[in-house]
Amino acid sequence: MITHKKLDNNYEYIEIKNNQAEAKIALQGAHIFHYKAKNRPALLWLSETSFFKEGKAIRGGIPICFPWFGPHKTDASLPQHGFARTALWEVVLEEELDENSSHVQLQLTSDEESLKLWEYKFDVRLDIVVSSELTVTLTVTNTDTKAFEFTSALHSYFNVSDITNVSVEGLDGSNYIDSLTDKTYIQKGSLSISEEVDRVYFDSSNSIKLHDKSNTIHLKQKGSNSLVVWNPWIEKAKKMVDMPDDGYKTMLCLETGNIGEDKIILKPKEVHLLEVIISSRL
Ligand code: TA6
Repeated sequence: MITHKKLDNNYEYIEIKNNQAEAKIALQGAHIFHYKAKNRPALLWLSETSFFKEGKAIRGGIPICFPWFGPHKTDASLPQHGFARTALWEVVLEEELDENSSHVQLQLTSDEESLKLWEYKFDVRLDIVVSSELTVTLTVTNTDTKAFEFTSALHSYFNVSDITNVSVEGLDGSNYIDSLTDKTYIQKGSLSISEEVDRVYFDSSNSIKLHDKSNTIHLKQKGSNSLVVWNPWIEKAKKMVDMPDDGYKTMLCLETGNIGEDKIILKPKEVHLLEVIISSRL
């Protein structure tokens, strides 16, 4: 079942329920902010103090970073992580594939407003398939007459029992930039978290596992050679108005994207696809 809902402040979202899972997707930012497979805990972390209002990205779920990741390269006045996550997307397709699987597609195209922020014409679609797995696909098309480059990410926040319980498998041997020091290192073995982590891994495995006691979250990605691992830890969490002070203890971001040197250049009419398939298993 796919239903359109509104909060008291008219904030619009879609609710999906089928035999295998449920999900909620805000029209602003095409932002998945809830996904829960049957008999499994909610997969995506969502801040209890997140805003749900026009112009402010939800803290948690899967924000869509486009057409740039992080701060704008030359103009600090432009929104961090681009404008897609605070733009109003249009629902262009809703279908029940069967009783176990639902598909929605949301679209964002360039317009007068976006052209003031980014001078290129584009068509972006987000396809979301909700079943025992969550499949998220960002398809970018250059609808301009000139080439453009962009960076992007599916900035996924995951629920964890306790950040000190987790380890991330699939990064071994990858180069990474530590965004806190701008230094480059090579990952040795799995990654555990015991401090603020903000790293961009390059050429990591297409299959990443987030081990959390008896539960493992699996990410299978396509179209990306860069993965961000982020936990704000104590001090940064305290400074975030839309995150509880102890929120860092139960979340970890694993963000599959096209970041930094993994930027994408599209000629007119060319298309790029970025996809992640997420599931959790004991
Ligand atoms: O996840 C990587 C990152 O760029 C971090 O540096 C941190 O800024 C995070 O994104 C959250 O950004 P936001 O704009 O959502 O507060």
